Amino acid sequence: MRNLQALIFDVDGTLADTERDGHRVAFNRAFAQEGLDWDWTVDIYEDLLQVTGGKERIRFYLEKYRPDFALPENEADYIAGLHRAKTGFYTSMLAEGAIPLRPGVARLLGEARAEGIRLAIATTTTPENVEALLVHTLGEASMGWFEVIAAGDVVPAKKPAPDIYQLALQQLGLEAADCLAFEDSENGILSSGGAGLKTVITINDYTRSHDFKGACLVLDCLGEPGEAFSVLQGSASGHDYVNMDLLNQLHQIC
Ligand code: XBP
Ligand code: MG
Repeated sequence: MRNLQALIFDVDGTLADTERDGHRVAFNRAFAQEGLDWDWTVDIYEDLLQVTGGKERIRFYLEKYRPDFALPENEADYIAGLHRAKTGFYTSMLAEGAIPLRPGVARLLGEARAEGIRLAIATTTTPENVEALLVHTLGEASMGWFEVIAAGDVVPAKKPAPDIYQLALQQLGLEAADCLAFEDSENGILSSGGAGLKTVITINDYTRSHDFKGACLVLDCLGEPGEAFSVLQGSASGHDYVNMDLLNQLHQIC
C-alpha cells in the first residue's frame, strides 16, 4: 500500500466560494469601467462557468450572448486588457476581506502540515488571484505552505483537461497514486481524474447538480468539529468532518 504524501487543492469554489460574489462581480466592474453594458447575472454566470479561465469565458460570452459585438482588430489584446482590469478588481476585493475560506479549509491545511503531508495547488485562475486569496485569508507565510502553485496560463489546455494536475504532479515529483485532489466542479474532477487522481468533492451552489462520477467522496463542505458535513455520495466511514484520518482511509480504499 502506498502512503498518502500530498494534497492538491483546486482554488475557486474549493478553498473559497469565489465565483458568484468574487470573480463575477469583478468581471462586471471591469466591463462597466470599459463602458460596456455586459451584465453577468448570477444565472448567466452559471452558464458561463462551463468554460474555465476568465479570458476564455469572456470569448464564450461574446459568442453565445453578444454575437453582434464587433471586437476590435487586436481582439486578444482587448480581451486580455479587460481581464487584467478584472484581476485588479478581484484582488482588491480579496484584500478587503470580501471572501473567506470555506469551513474546514484552514484547519485541514494545518493538520496536513503538522503530519508532514505536502501541499499543492492546481487551478485555472490567474496566479495573482491565488496569492491574494492565500495572503488575505491565511497570512503572508501561507504562500510557503504550498510547495507547488500551478495556476492559470502555464499549461496549453485549462480544466477539464488534465494538464494543470499533471504539471502539479510533475513539479511535486509524485505519482497520482501518492496524492488526493480536492475539487468542487465537474470540470475540476474531469481534470483531476484525467490525471489519475482520487478526488474529494465539496460542492457549492453552482456545482450542486454536477456529475461527480468517480469521486471518492462528495460532501457539502469539509466540516469542522461540531459542524458536521453532509455526505452526498460515497462513505465517510463514521467521520463527520474531514481530517487526516479520514483522508488516509479514503486514500487506501477509494
Ligand atoms: C476557476 C476558473 C477561473 C475563475 C476566474 O476554475 O474557471 O476562470 O473563474 O479566474 P477552477 P481567471 O476552480 O476549476 O480552477 O479570471 O483568473 O481566469
Ligand atoms: Mg473550482
